Formats: sequence, structure tokens, C-alpha cells
Amino acid sequence: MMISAVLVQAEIVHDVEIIEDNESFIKKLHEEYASYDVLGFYCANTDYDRICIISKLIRQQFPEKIIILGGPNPTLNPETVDFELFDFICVGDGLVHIAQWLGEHRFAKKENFHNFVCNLEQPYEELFITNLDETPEPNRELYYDKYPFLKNMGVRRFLFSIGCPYLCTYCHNNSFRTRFPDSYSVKLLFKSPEKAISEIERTLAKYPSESISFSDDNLAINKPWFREFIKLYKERVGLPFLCSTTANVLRGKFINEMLDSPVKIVGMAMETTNEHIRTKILKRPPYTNEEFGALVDRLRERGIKTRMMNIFCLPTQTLEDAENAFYFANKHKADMIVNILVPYKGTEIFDYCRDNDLFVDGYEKESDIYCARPAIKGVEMERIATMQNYTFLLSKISFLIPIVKSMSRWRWFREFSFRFVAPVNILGMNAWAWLGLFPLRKMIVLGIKTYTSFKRS
Ligand code: B12
Ligand code: SF4
Repeated sequence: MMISAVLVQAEIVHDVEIIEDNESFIKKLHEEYASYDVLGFYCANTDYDRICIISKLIRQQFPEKIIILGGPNPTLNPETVDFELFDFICVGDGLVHIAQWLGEHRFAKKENFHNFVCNLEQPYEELFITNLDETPEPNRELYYDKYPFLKNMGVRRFLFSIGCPYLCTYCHNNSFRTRFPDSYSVKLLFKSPEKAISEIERTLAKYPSESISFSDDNLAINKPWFREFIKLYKERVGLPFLCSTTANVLRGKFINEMLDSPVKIVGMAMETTNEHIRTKILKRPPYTNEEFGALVDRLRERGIKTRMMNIFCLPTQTLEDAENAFYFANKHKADMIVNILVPYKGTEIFDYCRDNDLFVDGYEKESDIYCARPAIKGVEMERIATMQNYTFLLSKISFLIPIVKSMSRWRWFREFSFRFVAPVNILGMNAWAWLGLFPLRKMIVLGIKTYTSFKRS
């Protein structure tokens, strides 16, 4: 949406597609996109394999079209990109040079242009956003006018910050800092509160909504910013909202800023109740289980839900750790989302798993959006993954925890759970976690979309 805003300013014709099936997309390339010279893909690590398949089809049928990849995967792993399938990658920020690259047909020259790179052997720049106030307001029309599903969702997403100063070993923030020590020097960027609130006001005037979802990694991390932002938000917006933060931030009196706001759901990653894994292997910011639990309780007393994120199948994790995480959720009545660890290439945890020979045989694909099999080998990991398949039940009904744990010893049960229970779990977990922000009828539409992505994965 931000890149689109730049292209609108430069009067460069463009469009966006959410690709649900490759054939229809290829058909569109023959018809409405026949005159487009350049095709660009956003690529997280999870998207790469799928994009390669599409790209092969495009190469066969439209060899003249230029294909460029941008986003976290080509930025972190440029050397793994197949330059037979892709003409260019964008390393880091796509806003500064794209209008010139497209408008002046620089792409046709097949030469590196700033951070638009076609040859890793030749010099190129690494470029990252350094001031969010100078970036254009995202062009939401691009999606909302084309996809009624998104327009009618009843919730609007905003992102007012980039970066995070913490060191979590599975996160791109840490990897960006290690890989780009000079160019990714600004650890945390925020849009000014006034600009942020005006963006919300303008968006809601055009696309009214019942609630807001903030995509920021940690909305409350900058305390002065959060105080000022929430003050303006209460005065000028006031809608119920969801945001993410970390437990170490909501300490002391500062928690009142959150409690006294219209927040409905706070997303907080516990990741694991095993403090050794959390601090030494994941290198999470500091919080104890007791602090986390007390925080969830305080939020709940004020009618605020906690969406507690956890990761299973972590290095050295045991079945008992999985059990404890479920007992913790039951005790504190947190709505629990558990994901299975996917160690993305380019992150510290990937190197840790590789160096300690932990990967299951043939671990190469980094899954799709949803992952229900462990990346780490061993029967214990498979059993932990089976327990993950029942999160929607085990996080609410504690007497089932030892039963599922015990049954997970049988291979047939693990396979049955993976095939038949994992899809229900995806719907169940997300339903618990989002309920309260969406009306039920919208949840059903969201559920269908979620299920479709899971089936594809
Ligand atoms: C909002 C968000 C989401 C939203 C929207 C996703 C989206 N595609 O926009 C939702 C909730 C749907 C989502 C889902 C997921 N997300 Co997410 N998400 C984010 C988040 C918080 C912000 C993304 C963002 O808008 N950034 C702001 C813009 C300005 O930055 P940017 O995306 O990097 O884009 C810039 C450049 O990369 C470049 N660029 C990007 N695309 C392109 C394309 C072209 C052609 C060009 C030229 C340039 C270019 O230009 C942009 C402007 O400078 C990031 C974390 C973060 N803070 O960045 C995680 C993040 C992208 N998500 C992540 C993950 C893992 C996921 C999921 C796989 C999670 C899951 N298991 O379900 C899914 C699927 C991701 C997908 N396929 O999109 C990881 C990706 C890690 C990796 N190494 O690939 C991130 C980095 C979080 C993390 N901590 O590691 N996510
Ligand atoms: S706290 Fe969240 S955003 Fe920050 S480094 Fe850790 S995982 Fe990444």
C-alpha cells in the first residue's frame, strides 16, 4: 500500500492481486495485465516456494516480463534467491527508488540500481526506512476498492512503527541488525502521534469500521509515544482496538495507560513457560512467568482479553513444557495461540538448529502460513506438535491435557490429529483469539479464509 502511494504520486499505472490460484492469475496476465512490463512480489520466507512456482509459469509464457521480489526474504537471504526465476530483488526499502526505476525503465537495463539488485556480484546499496513521518500514507483504496471482503471486514489495520530493539533469535528484527549493522542502524521508528491519528481519522471517514487492529510489533514499547498517542486516540477515535506488546513493558503505573484505554484484546507472546528456553535460546525480553500471569489477570479484571502467543517444538523443549503452557493458560484464562517453530533462514535460531543438527531430514521448505509438523527431529517433538493440534481444547479444558499427552505416544493418533484435528484447531484457536473484536458473522467469513490458507499449507 505504501509502494502504491508512491506510484500514484508518480502517475505510474499499477495494480495489486491477492493470488489464490495460479491459473486465474496467469489468465489475467494474458488479459488485463497484458501491457504490464514488471511484476513484483512481496515475499516473506513462507512465500518463497509458492512464488517460485508462479514465477516458473510466468517465465514459460511471458519471458519478456521483468519479475522482482521484495520483502523480508530477499532482504535477509539474497544469496538463496534463484536469479533464473527472478530478474531483480529489492534489498530493504522499496519506496525511495521504485518510481525512478519503473518510470525511467531502468529495469530494462538489467543493471543494479541502488537497492534494486539483479547481480549480487556487482555493487549495490542496502536501504532501510529511517523516518516514518516522511513515508507516504498507505494507499488503502488499492485493496479496499478491489476486495469487498477486506473492505467489509469491520476492522481496519494500521502500522505506525517499524523495528524492535530486542534480540529474539527467531525474529527478523534481530537478523536485520546483525546482517546490516550500518544501514539498519535505527532500531525503532514511530510515526508521530498526530500523523498516526490523522491517518486513522482519514481512513475511517472513507472506510468506517467497528474496531481497529494495530499491526505494530510492540505498540507500547515507547512509553512517551504511547501516552500521547492513547490520549489523542481516546479523544478523536475511541474505537475498541487490538494491539501487541511485551510483558516487560506493561510494568508499574504504566499499565494504567493500557487499562484506561478502549483496548479489547492485548496480544502478548509468552512463547514458552520454560524460562531457560525463553531467556537463553529465544533470548526474549525479560519477564517471569509470575509477572506474565499477574498481568493477564489484571487485564482480565478490566474485561480485556489476552491473546497469549506460544511456540512449540522449540530446541530442548519437552512434553512437560507443553503441558505447563496449557495449565498456565487455563489458570490465567488467557486465549492461547500456539504455533510450531519454523526457523526461518537468515535468523539466529535457524543457525542454532543447523549447527546442532536438529532439523528433521529434508528440512528445506519453510512451510506456508500454517505449519503443523515440527522442524526439529524426534518423537518427543512429534508428540509436542500433536498437543499443539489440540490447543483450542487444552487451553480451556485442563483435564484433557494428560489424556492427549498420553495418547500422543501412538503414531496413529499423531497422524489422525495432524490430518483431522489440526484444521479444526486453526479455526478454534483463531476464534477464541479474535472473538470480541469481530462480530460473529464476520468471524465466519474470516474462518473460511483461514481454513482455505491452512488447506493450501
Ligand atoms: C503486518 C504484518 C502481517 C500482516 C500483513 C502481512 C503483509 N504481507 O503485509 C499479516 C497478519 C497478514 C501477517 C501474516 C504473516 N506474517 Co507478518 N508481519 C507483519 C509485520 C508486523 C508488518 C509488515 C509491514 O507492513 N511492514 C512495513 C513495511 C513498510 O515494510 P516491509 O513489509 O518490509 O516492506 C518494505 C520492503 O520490504 C520492501 N518491499 C516489500 N515488498 C515488496 C515488493 C516489491 C515488489 C518491492 C520492490 C519492494 C517490497 O518495500 C517496503 C517498503 O519499504 C511484519 C513485521 C514488520 N514489522 O515488518 C511481520 C512479518 C512480515 N510477518 C512475518 C510472518 C512470519 C508472517 C506469517 C508467515 C505468520 C504466520 N505464520 O501466519 C504470515 C504470512 C506472511 C505473508 N505471506 O504475508 C515475518 C516474516 C519473517 C520472514 N523472515 O519472512 C515478519 C517479518 C515478522 C517477524 N517478526 O519476523 N503479517
Ligand atoms: S519482541 Fe517481538 S518484535 Fe521484538 S525482537 Fe522479539 S519477536 Fe521480534
